[in-house]
Amino acid sequence: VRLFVTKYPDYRIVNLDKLTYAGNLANLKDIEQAENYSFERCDICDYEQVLAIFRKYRIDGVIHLAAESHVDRSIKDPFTFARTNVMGTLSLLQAARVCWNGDWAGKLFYHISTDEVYGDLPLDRPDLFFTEETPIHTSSPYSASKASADLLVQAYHRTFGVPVTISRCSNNYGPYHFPEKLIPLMIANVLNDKPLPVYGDGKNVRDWLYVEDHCRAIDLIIHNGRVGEVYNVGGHNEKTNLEVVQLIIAALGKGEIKFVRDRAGHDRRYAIDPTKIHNELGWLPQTKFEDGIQKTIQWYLDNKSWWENIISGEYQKYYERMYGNR
Ligand code: TDX
Repeated sequence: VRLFVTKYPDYRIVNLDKLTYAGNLANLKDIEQAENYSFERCDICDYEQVLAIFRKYRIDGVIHLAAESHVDRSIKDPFTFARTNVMGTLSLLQAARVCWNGDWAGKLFYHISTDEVYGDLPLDRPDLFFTEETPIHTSSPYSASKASADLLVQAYHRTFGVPVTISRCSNNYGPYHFPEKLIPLMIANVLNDKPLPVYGDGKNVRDWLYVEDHCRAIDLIIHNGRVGEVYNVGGHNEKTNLEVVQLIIAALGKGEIKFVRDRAGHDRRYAIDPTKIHNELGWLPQTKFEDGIQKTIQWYLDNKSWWENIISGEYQKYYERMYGNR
């Protein structure tokens, strides 16, 4: 939202968000007064309200990032994930289809999917990568719900002709990352002198991408991507969880790792082959992990009150449920 509001003053950007536990309007304080920005509080599952918003603003493009996104939560509460990620996506697709009503010129429904739809790769085959042709093969209720959404988007293209694009990105990190995910959780725990809970043996591999590099990919795909196509987004930046946590410990000069029970169904390795977006759209990540992680740590040091407010509230109860007897 920040990138599009500031880079494209001629676009009217409508931010639609339910403001669940992870939503926070303070994240957009710097642009909330912008003339080309509006906020609508809305549950994407509420089809009538979504339709009304489409009509009110005569929406001609959708970047669909609304989702329940945390794998651990999906293991505890799969229904919420199916509802928001599957039914919510369907509701947005149907509103686009009904409002655009066959007049597809200048319209686009862009769905932000995830590399998790491909399942995982074995640790002993570093030669293997996810391409756009890798079969969908999911592990968690989260990834199953995102894969269902992905398939519904493709179905609306094939069956009804809705112009769509899809991108599947690897793990993001950077400022404003909700402190339930690995990197912000570890930074916050170090700063609060709490142990650093590494799941299982810590050898699981993730392919980390700085959030602004993902935003630049979204910008390129929405403007230059081919309709009906899927684009993988990732920066060839694989790290084990232990490596990431040790980097954070080294940067902050303290921190104590505690190995805890593994995540159920824990995916071993994600690794994206981004050849297609590079060749077709010229995208390459600009932020090296070593720089991005330093910038991120500095942001959490400079914005302590942002994440302390989150941790002191409802999130704390969640933390007890997740890690209390682990
Ligand atoms: O406390 C922790 N300890 C730990 O070892 C947490 C929160 C995580 N982990 C491990 C699990 C994963 O191997 O770190 C790795 C990263 O975990 P998450 O931050 O929960 O991300 P992941 O499960 O990889 O999924 C993320 O990337 C793909 C996002 O949450 C998804 O929304 C996205 O689709």
